[in-house]
Amino acid sequence: MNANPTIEIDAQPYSFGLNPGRCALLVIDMQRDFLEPGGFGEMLGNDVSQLRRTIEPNRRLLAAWRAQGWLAIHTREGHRPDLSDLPPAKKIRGRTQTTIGDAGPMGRILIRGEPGQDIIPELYPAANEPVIDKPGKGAFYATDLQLILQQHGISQLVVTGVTTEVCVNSTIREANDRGYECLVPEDCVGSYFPEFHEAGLKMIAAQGGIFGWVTHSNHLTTAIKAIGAH
Ligand code: C5J
Repeated sequence: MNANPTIEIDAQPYSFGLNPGRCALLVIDMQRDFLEPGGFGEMLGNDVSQLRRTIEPNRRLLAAWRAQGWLAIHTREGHRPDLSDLPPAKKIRGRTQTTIGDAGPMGRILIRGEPGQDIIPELYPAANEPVIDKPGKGAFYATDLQLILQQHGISQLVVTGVTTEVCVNSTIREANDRGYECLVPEDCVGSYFPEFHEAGLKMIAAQGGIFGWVTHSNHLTTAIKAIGAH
């Protein structure tokens, strides 16, 4: 008998067979500067409520995940204080007056260790959960994420966080090319731009799941709870 039977999750384009011993939850960039009123994202004129609607479903999913003792990993986009890992092309992109490394409403913008770069309190990582500080949009680029996944024997990822079309999509594409199966709960990812959110999800599940699967967190949490707490 298989001690770790696959859990079938209702998803698009077809059901996802979640393997409990080999699946990690990867929460992308749920950072104060992106999500909180008064942060850098809002300062640029973005509607943070588009991202904040993902907090509660993420909180429920993370709680169910932790109750099983499964691996959860968090990422933060950010750079070294001396900006030595910030390509000039990224620094000047957008031609905004205030850019990465400058003083922002919650400390220096996207600099590691600054309050705005940290994860929102509602989803704060537990002491045993790895936090990946990433200089790029994809979570695999210039980080030790793949090494950590390999050490835990992970071959599947449930990917949540922000933003759908930028860091979530970049990470899923990187993961897919590395052989990971990715499942995205649509209510746990968000974008400042609803049309990009919709397109970002469609691109993942299109063509028979070219980058992965899309589900709703209710399907996941219900299935997880059905196997009981450990
Ligand atoms: C993320 C961004 N996290 N949009 N960053 O998506 O710059």
